[in-house]
Amino acid sequence: MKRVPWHGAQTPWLIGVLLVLAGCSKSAPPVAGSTDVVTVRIGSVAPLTGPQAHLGKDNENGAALAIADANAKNLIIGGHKVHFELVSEDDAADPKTGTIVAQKMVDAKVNGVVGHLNSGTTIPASRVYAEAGIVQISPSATNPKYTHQGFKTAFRVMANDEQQGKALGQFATASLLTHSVVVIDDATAYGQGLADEFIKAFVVNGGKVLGREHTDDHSTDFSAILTRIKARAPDLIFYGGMDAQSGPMVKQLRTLRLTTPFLTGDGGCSREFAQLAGDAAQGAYCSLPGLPLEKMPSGLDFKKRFNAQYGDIQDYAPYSYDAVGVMIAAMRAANSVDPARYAPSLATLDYPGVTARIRFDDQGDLKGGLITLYQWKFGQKVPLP
Ligand code: ABU
Repeated sequence: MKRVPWHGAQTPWLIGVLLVLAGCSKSAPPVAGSTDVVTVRIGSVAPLTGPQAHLGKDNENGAALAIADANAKNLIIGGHKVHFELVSEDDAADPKTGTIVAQKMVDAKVNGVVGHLNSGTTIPASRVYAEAGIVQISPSATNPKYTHQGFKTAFRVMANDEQQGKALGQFATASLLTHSVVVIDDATAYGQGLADEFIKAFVVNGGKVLGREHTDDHSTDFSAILTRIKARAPDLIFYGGMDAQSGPMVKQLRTLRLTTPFLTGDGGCSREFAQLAGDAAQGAYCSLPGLPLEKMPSGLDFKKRFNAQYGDIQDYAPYSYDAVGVMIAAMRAANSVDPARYAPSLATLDYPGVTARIRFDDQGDLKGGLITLYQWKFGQKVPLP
């Protein structure tokens, strides 16, 4: 039994032509009834180096588990046995590297891509995939722009930052009863975008923004920013950015003896945040798209199996698992691994995911996406009612 990669259409006459042209070589599509196993390659792109490598590895592991589960089912698609292979690449959370890696995925003729992790890489990469007709499902990029560009190839399996920013703004005013805020962002598509959405909702609900500060996604010393904030004495500090910054930021905040409540979004809400912040994490607030893991349709089963193989979940592994799962479900529904054929199936699918029931709207966004607010208590993030 031999394995062959396959990315093309399955029209019988075309397969015949290709076989003749290829001289029946190993790279030709297999004919129905043959013992060949077709290799279907699914790309996973995330930062695997740098300050967000732990999150990237979490995404990669979620995708790897989904692929192992699919392979255990010995699926037949388009009349052929299929073997799924993960093609993992590192974009280092860098937009330019993101497009280079996207082109690498296109050149490798992958059958679909799960990724990228960051909005800042996902958005520019989405054009590369769209032009090549390759389906892309991001498990974690939440900037709305990703799915608002009109690309039929772009999908997302979690709520976006219009929803998240609104929930955070409402929470800050209605639940925390704060009237003033200083907002910090990391100047990325995600951090800046979420901060903008938060401010819209905070102001609409009667809140006042006392100042806006910017950092970047590699900084770890925020003492100058926090000293300026101390002088403004806001009711709340909101941060739009990732855990590699939110952890040290909260630690330095408490070192400055500032007791101001701290609120951030999903990027700053991981286990890594609690590790980096230490005791200073106590009482901080954050949000995550989706339900708490224990309330997800198959969250606890996923957690058990993931923990056994890879250790603790950071944040997005279940979404990465679902992104692969829904992609393969669309291939099965279309009876084809060709993105041009299975993309329309993906757009209309109703898939029972680990994280949620997955159905996409006209733009490729998750229908009915939810946001949950948490507070850190003794090293655990506790969902708020
Ligand atoms: N959703 C937060 C982390 C990924 C991103 O959107 O950049």
